[in-house]
Amino acid sequence: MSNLPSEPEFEQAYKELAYTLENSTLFEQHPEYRTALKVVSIPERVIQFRVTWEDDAGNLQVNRGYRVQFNSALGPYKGGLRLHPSVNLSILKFLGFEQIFKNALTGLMMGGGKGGADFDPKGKSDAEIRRFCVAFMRELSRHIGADTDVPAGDIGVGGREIGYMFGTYRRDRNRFEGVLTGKGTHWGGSLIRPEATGYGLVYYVTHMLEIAGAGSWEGKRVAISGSGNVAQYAALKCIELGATVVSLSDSKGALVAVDDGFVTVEDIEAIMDLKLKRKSLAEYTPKGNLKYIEGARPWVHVGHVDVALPCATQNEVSKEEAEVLVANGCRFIAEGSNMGCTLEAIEVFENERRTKKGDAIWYAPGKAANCGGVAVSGLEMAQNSQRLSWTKEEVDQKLKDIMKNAFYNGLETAKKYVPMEEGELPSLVAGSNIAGFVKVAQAMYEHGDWW
Ligand code: NDP
Ligand code: 8G0
Repeated sequence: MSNLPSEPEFEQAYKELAYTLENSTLFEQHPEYRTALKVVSIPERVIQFRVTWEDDAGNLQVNRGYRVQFNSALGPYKGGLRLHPSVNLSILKFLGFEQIFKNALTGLMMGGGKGGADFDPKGKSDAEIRRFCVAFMRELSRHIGADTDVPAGDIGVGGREIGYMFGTYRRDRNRFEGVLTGKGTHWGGSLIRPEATGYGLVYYVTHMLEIAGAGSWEGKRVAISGSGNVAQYAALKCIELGATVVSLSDSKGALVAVDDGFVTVEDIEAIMDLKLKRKSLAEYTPKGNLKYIEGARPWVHVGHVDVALPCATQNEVSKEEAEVLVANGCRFIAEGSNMGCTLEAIEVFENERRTKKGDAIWYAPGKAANCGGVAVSGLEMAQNSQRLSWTKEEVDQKLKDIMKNAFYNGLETAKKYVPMEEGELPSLVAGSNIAGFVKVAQAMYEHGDWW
């Protein structure tokens, strides 16, 4: 029995990685990497702190703040800040752990980290959000820096919050530096960073479709969950490429197409506006033929789809939902969210891949499919170091190249290390995990982190 506290989300992320490494030939070829796995699973450092702030009524409010500095073998710690009432150490450790290997897959020089607080931005005034961000950064600013640890936004943290946090760092430390990414474009932010995760996800799936001989996006039916940053830009790019988006959702319910309906660009623009005001999808009157289902996730309500893109939060596709997606003919599942699928859902997809051959399922884990967000954060850091800004076209092209490399790196690594039967498709989850792990483990070895 372990004497450690139970950390269900972290244990799940660890199990997924360890299972794919164990079921490959990696440890036969490199038994010493078992030591690397033991070492890499413990964060280099965890910072926990108190955040006190004043609400509009003049009352003191207090929250728990965190930064998990998980691994710096490939560069400064890098990863988002999540503001959500569910935030705890287990969730931030799972996110920080996945971030290590994801960042390695981008090919850029970034370590892995994650942070946040159990603060709920919903129902707060703009002034309360500002006071919270200032109080949070007052403490976090001691532990970060452009060459040490570079946070960004995640759930509940967008451009406005990054602005308040950047301003606090600038004033308190008397330094204007690239200490955060996702900044405003007129004060050091990169073009395409807001779009990067959603666009990158769609670029990644383009390669899945291509290698499977399934053609282009034209005419594909796509189910998307979430209606925040990742979901919004994934949906817009799908529509731009000729696909039909048949759902969006939030924490309270789902919007699903009915009677040949679909999500339009106007729907998405109106939802962007609504979400900026921290409102719920329930308050939206759809323009197209969409119905709102309270308390639901989209997967079992969308009928046949070709592609499913979970883009809200962890564990948002269950085993039963995975089975319905497969039964309804969905062949491509790619996570925009981190750990969007439960272990049991992944098992459903991976079993289909193993047994069905030819027309089998392709499942892409978040650490590969959503690496476009952190990749463009890496490009923002590069631009800040040079004190230059690249054009939209330059950044978008680099994002496309990075997503292509992430896809083929996972595919080729699977072929190299995972034994396959005749006709079986390579496992993107195993290949991506092994590729990310080997790169980090090797750097750690060369630095003397393990021996
Ligand atoms: P946002 O805060 O912009 O949007 C989050 C969306 O998910 C909202 O629709 C929200 O609903 C919904 N959601 C949040 N928590 C829950 C929950 N517990 N149950 C159901 N729905 C929930 O965040 P992002 O779009 O940035 O992030 C979405 C996912 O993508 C996360 O897993 C994040 O870690 C991941 N990701 C984000 C990247 C980025 O660059 N932003 C990069 C890579 C991954 P509501 O509005 O009701 O709260
Ligand atoms: O840019 C980032 O560092 C960032 C922000 C939010 C989420 C992620 C992620 O990769 O999950 C990265």
